[in-house]
Amino acid sequence: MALSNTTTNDRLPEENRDGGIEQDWAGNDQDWWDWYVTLAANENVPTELVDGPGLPDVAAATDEQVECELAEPYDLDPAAIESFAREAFVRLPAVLSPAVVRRLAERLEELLRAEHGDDVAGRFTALEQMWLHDDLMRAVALSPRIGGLAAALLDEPGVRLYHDNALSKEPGCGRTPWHHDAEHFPLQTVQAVTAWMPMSAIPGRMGPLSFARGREVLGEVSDLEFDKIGTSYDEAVTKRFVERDVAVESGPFAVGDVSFHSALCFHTAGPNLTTQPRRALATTYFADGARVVESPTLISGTWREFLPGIEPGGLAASDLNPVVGRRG
Ligand SMILES: O=C(O)CCC(=O)C(=O)O
Ligand SMILES: [Fe+2]
Repeated sequence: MALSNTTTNDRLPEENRDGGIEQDWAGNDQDWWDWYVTLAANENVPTELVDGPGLPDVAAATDEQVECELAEPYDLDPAAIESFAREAFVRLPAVLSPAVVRRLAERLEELLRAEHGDDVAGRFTALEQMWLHDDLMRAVALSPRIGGLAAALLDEPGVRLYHDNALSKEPGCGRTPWHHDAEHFPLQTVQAVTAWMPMSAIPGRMGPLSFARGREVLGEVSDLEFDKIGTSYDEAVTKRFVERDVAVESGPFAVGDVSFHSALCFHTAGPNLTTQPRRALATTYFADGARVVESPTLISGTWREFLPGIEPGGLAASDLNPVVGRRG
């Protein structure tokens, strides 16, 4: 079996086929992901699927327990703040209890099934803005615990919500292309961070999020040209990182681990070579006071959904961007 996103790209909406990246994305958010994963190279990837780890083997928390846990501050080690500042990402243990992960995973399964049905093999299925219509997902997106961590790691007095996200890499879906999120977020700041919250343990064969170490890595690849129809950019980044000895952290996630990666962090994820969907909730926060860039691009996707009524250049503070986290 070939991995699903190894075919040449025909996923770019008709309206976006001409010109460079300086244009609005013409499709919806799922179209964006279906396109985006075709930009990843998948040569020499094994294709045999093995069993996944399953959901945490505990009783699910009640909804009240989920809300309580997500409202409690996390005891952040100052060394983790330093590590984030230096490396542009950090992985924190026990941010979520196994029982809470289990409850969220069960709810996410229902939401994904309602949206995408069962016929999803090999795809990267996404959901966003779940917090607008689901109480549990609202508890995650507006979580003082997660938002507080975002503010503390960015060292910002307050952070606003950009959007929530569910990222389900279905069995047999290939790699996520190398990128950094500053090019995804149409914001005039690099003070933005994404909390990536796995909904199970994520062993190596399941495609854990993987990070190039260091804030300065961006400079090593800034001359490489983005490729909107093929895998040449992803391949060039991989090659450059090897040539320049850039260290990549691609270890597994334990249940309850949550990573935070800065908009400056270069990251990728391996293919999902298990029979279980690789699922994570990912919520992005940015520094209060940031403005929208003058010219959002194709890579900014459906940004108008996340900043309704805000025009290029405007203050990024719509009704859908509440201040969620404050530095303790
Ligand atoms: O889940 C993935 O494979 C990619 C996620 C990602 O790039 C992000 O959350 O910034
Ligand atoms: Fe990303």
